[in-house]
Amino acid sequence: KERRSVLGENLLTIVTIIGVVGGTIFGLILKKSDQKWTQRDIMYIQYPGDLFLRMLKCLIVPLLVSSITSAIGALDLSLSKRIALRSIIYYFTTTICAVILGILLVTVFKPGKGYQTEVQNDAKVTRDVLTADTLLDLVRNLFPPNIIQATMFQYRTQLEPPENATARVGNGTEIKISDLSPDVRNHFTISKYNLTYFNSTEVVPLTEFKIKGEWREGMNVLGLVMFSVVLGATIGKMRERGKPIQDFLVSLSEAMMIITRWVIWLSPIGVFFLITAKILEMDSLADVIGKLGKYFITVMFGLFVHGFGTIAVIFYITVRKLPYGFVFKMSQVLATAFGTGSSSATMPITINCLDNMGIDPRVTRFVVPVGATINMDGTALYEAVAALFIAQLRNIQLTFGHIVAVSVTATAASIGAAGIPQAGLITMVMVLDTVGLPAEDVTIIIAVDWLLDRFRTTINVMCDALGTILVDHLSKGELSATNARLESGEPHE
Ligand code: DAS
Repeated sequence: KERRSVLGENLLTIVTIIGVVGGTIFGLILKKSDQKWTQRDIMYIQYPGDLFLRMLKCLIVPLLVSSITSAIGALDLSLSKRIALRSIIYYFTTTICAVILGILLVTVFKPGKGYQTEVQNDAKVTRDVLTADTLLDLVRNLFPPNIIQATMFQYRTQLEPPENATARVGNGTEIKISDLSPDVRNHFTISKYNLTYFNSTEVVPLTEFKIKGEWREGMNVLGLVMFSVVLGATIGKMRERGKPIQDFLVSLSEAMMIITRWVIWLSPIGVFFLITAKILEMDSLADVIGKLGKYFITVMFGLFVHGFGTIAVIFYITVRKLPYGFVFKMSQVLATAFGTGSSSATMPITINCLDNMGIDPRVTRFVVPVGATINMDGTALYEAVAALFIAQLRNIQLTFGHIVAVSVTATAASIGAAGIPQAGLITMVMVLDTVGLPAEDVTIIIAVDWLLDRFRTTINVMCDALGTILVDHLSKGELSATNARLESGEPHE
């Protein structure tokens, strides 16, 4: 039975990889055809992928809260503190390395140099909130006003079309955004400078964005993590009196993982359609590759070096204990991260994959959910590269102080970025501010952001998994001592 399930999982991994490749090829074939694809067509094509994404998303809250809480509650408080400390040290070390790597690459490659004139950026951004609010958002989100609300809303600064923006729909009529009902408005996608309305056959060059800070739909995962850590520590201290909650959460976490193992079988189909739709939605990269080409390559090269560098270091530290075929075993997770562009949505699959690798569940159920929320190495590297790239485009000479400021804010921005598609683009505003760049400039890199988002999300997720393996390796002795104590019926320390 055991062998059959391993065979099944490997087969599924291969089929998912085929899903990614197939989706890309199918998308490119559809794009080549002379058919004009409207947003509505793309929505229908994306529909199966959306269902898959929604199934994963609905698992996030029960899985995250029960996993973190029961993982901490299951361990002696001192051991869970040491595991948390090892995790936090890993998160910060790898994030800072990613930022420094990004700064080195953009300084060496100079992707922004050589553009003869000042960058003409006709975008105008009206700012309802100071960028400092973005930093304050970070802290505000740690303490949700109530835990139920945290599953639905988070305070977020958001780029969005201003009220007076208009869009020209199919028959040429102009509509004002403000005249539209909220749910229809949600169908606007801001890509590049354009605002494409669902069934519009034309897009209106929208060069005005608004940065608004408000409670917006979107799970406040940071707040849920904070609540779960505090609850887990409390249950641990309650000892016997906390046992009923602990047992309930352990079985809830187990139930969520069983559902994950069902949903995971849909990932080839889900990923196939998500990527097909994204390829169709993408403007031909050709028209942006010029100005953004070197920037794109700089970020991609940085992600690649950071990703494989982290694998090499963990491989060495764990004395070559990385499970055999780590990247292959991880490819199911990496394919989902690439397909969904969301670390949070991929989290159930990351946990399942590490379970299959024999990593201690108590470590996995702490390090992965927390890491998926605050450890985003790919995003941190991308934020540093993008900010310095734009400074180069504008021929702004940066001082060493600027570079240090970018390192700090790129790290904070990656912690503050939610594990949802293109979250890093929004927190980028904070980094631009530190080098005195206007928020408008975030629109310069929007054109390729959705594609870079998928790659940086893939690196974010892979580094979370590597961190789990490292912390598991470093905590092996204490974990087996805890097991021995539990087996002998000794109470918690
Ligand atoms: N898409 C985000 C994630 O889920 C990363 C980002 O937007 O930078 O990790």
